Amino acid sequence: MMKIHGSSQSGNCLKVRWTAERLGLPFEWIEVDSFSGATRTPEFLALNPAGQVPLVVFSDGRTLAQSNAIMVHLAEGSPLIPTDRFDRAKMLEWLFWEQYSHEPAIAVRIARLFYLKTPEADLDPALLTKGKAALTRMQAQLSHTPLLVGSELSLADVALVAYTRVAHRGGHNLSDYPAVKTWVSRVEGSLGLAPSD
Ligand SMILES: N[C@@H](CCC(=O)N[C@@H](CS)C(=O)NCC(=O)O)C(=O)O
Repeated sequence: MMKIHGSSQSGNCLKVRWTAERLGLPFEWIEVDSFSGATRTPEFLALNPAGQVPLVVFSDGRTLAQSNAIMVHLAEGSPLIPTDRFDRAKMLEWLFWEQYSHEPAIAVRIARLFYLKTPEADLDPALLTKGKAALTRMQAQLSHTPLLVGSELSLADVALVAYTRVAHRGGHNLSDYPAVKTWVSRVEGSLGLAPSD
């Protein structure tokens, strides 16, 4: 059976888990505390030299890292990936954007403020500015469309909802982005997720 090494505190890991659950794929979840150095042990580095979760080990022993690459692999041929060639590329556009312009700002503030209890004054102010820009971009899209790509839930929605739904933990107020807030509820409903605290 596929093993997903992940942290339940990490959106990058949860999005892989939600994809597997949505598709009904059997898996074993192996909890890894990514804040304690558990991803930097020789044993873990032998599985993923990048020293990060999520990391999937398939039953034949092959390994795959990078949340969005794992999601694309798991969802190949499923309704989570649009069949239309342009829509598929649009989904990938959101996935690449998520990793470069959304996660590095929003997830990093969540990790520092909520989990590591770093004082706001010790954080780079650019993180907040960049996070607001990311949410503003999503608000612009979701003011016009119910989902990020096309009319069906896609990996773009699953990937982006992971940290957006808990952006308040990083000091963002989703009430400032009403279309994003509505979309979060819609995607949580589709994935069967209880609203986050
Ligand atoms: N781009 C990677 C990011 C993975 C990542 O940042 N993982 C964090 C947890 S969210 C981690 O394992 N950190 C532990 C470390 O770097 O030592 C992905 O999407 O999978």
